Amino acid sequence: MDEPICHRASGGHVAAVVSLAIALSGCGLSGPAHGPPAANAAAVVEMGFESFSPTDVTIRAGDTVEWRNTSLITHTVTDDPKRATDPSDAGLPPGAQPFDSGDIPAGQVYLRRFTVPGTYQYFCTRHEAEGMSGTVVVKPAS
Ligand SMILES: [Cu+2]
Repeated sequence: MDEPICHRASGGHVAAVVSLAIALSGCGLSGPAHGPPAANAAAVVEMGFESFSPTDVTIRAGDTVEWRNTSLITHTVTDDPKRATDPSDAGLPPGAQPFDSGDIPAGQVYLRRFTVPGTYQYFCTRHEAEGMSGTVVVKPAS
């Protein structure tokens, strides 16, 4: 499957190699991941080369987390044991439904609201083997 295309015009008079370099460097620097976070985001997690940062966030039930793909490659935010090579990479509190963002291309964001308290261990389906995982701890609503 092809990586999503990032459209960015480059100067026509620039040498092809330079122009390609400019296009690539500019590619990941556009899109909502590079703008301000959503007003309702209680926590923000950046997706790097093969990591979530911060790895662990703590919110309250009803809060929304925003994942921001500021890297140049596609990631996912997935918490579903059926999608994991190692099911222990996915953890859900009792009563919570598995979820999967699907592909999040460079520069894009993913928002998810958590209503069931507990600990969510999630991972990236593309980089599970590289240890790309994180945790959302949802405290009861105050
Ligand atoms: Cu990834």
